Amino acid sequence: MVVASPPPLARTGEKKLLLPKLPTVDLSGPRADVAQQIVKAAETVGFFKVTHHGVGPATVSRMAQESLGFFARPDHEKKRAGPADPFGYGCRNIGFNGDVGEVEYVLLNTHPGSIAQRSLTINSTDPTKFSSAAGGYIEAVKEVACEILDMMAEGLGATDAEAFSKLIRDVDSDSVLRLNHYPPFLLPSPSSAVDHPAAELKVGFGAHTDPQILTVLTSNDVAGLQVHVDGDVWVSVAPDPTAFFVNVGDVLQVAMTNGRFVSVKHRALNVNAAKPRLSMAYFAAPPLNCTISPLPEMVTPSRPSLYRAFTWAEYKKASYSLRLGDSRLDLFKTQ
Ligand code: GA4
Repeated sequence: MVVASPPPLARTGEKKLLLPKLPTVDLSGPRADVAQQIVKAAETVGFFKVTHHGVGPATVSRMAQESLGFFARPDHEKKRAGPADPFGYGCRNIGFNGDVGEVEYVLLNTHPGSIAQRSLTINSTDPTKFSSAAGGYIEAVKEVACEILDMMAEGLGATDAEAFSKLIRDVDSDSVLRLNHYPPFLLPSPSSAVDHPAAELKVGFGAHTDPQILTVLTSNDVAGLQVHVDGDVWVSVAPDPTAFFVNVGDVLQVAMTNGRFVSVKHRALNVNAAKPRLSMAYFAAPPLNCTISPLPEMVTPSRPSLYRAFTWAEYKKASYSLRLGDSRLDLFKTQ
């Protein structure tokens, strides 16, 4: 689960740390047990791997092939699908406030009409091939996100277990799909790959939390994703193209648990690998006009609401007005 060289020790200055094992949840287990495991993972790390998620490998590989096909095109063709405004093709620039990373990407609004429109520039020779791969993939990962959200709510004993999945299934949901392509960070010689300090330095996508409700991500078999865990440690996630990686977003931290779940900080590094890393991340979001406030069960006299109510539109605007690594939730704290 945890990638380290040599495992399981990581070097941080002079100290040697035992890296924590990131949680894995087998979704085919008994529902009540799975719900408890998900709640535990969401409140300890805010990140977990899911296996036996029910999404067929063909759905994932079709999307991956279409994505790789696009990224393999010449720059002038890719640029026709950009610039990212925030939707469309972007290269190195992330957001609008000067963040950069060693990554090229496509950000897609998940509405079928928007996907169809974007497909015209992403795969101009066969746009329906792209739109059908993306449509199938989005429907599949949306189901995974909704299933997990329902189990989180059940595990917490919420009265309306579908309160969150309803927002994701809403026709006006603001969910987005991101396709990321990270070039490898090639070291000068194979021998320099061993414990090369610079191998830690190329940042594909800098440290941040996801503003949305929940993120469901998969990647090819190239490493690079790291999550920030308690004790100020970055833990590398072993790639597993058959699994999904799920993380709690800012809105879920606020709205489902009034701060109990952790919107996990994570980043992507460019690693010394034989090929680029491809990741595909679905960010499950509510409709823009949805008001975000904690489930009533999560607010008690001894634990009053930590954040003031806000709309997703307001939160999104705040996110885009700040830098990637800035703490946006602080703006909405009650004290
Ligand atoms: C992080 C999560 C998603 O990738 C994303 C990103 C968005 C962007 O790249 O356009 C943001 C970033 C993300 C958080 C803060 C703002 C917005 C770049 C940025 C500096 C699509 C999202 O929704 O928020």
